[in-house]
Amino acid sequence: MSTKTVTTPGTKLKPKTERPKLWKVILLNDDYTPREFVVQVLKAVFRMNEDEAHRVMMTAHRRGACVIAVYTKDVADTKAKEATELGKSKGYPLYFTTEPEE
Ligand code: TYC
Repeated sequence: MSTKTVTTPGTKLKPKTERPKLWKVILLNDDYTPREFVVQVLKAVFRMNEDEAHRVMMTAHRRGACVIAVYTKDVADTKAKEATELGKSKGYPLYFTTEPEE
């Protein structure tokens, strides 16, 4: 009796360790949104506590932008949109964007 290794034609051999690319959600500074409102949005949408939210808000305020967290693309896009909409609903130009991790 003989044994043969059967491979399915066209099956790609992918390394099992490959992970889906993660996306950063980035908070951008502006001159109009009240600091306390930015903190509220960070707490509500990104599940931060008061301290974390305040630190992130002040980093964006001082440096122009701050990376908040990384998620899969779907989650990053949804959270960025949701947070931006919260600002919009109050008439603020608060803006969250996403970009792929290296
Ligand atoms: N710069 C705003 C102010 O002085 C506060 C602010 C901080 C707005 C961070 C957006 O991402 C931001 N009222």
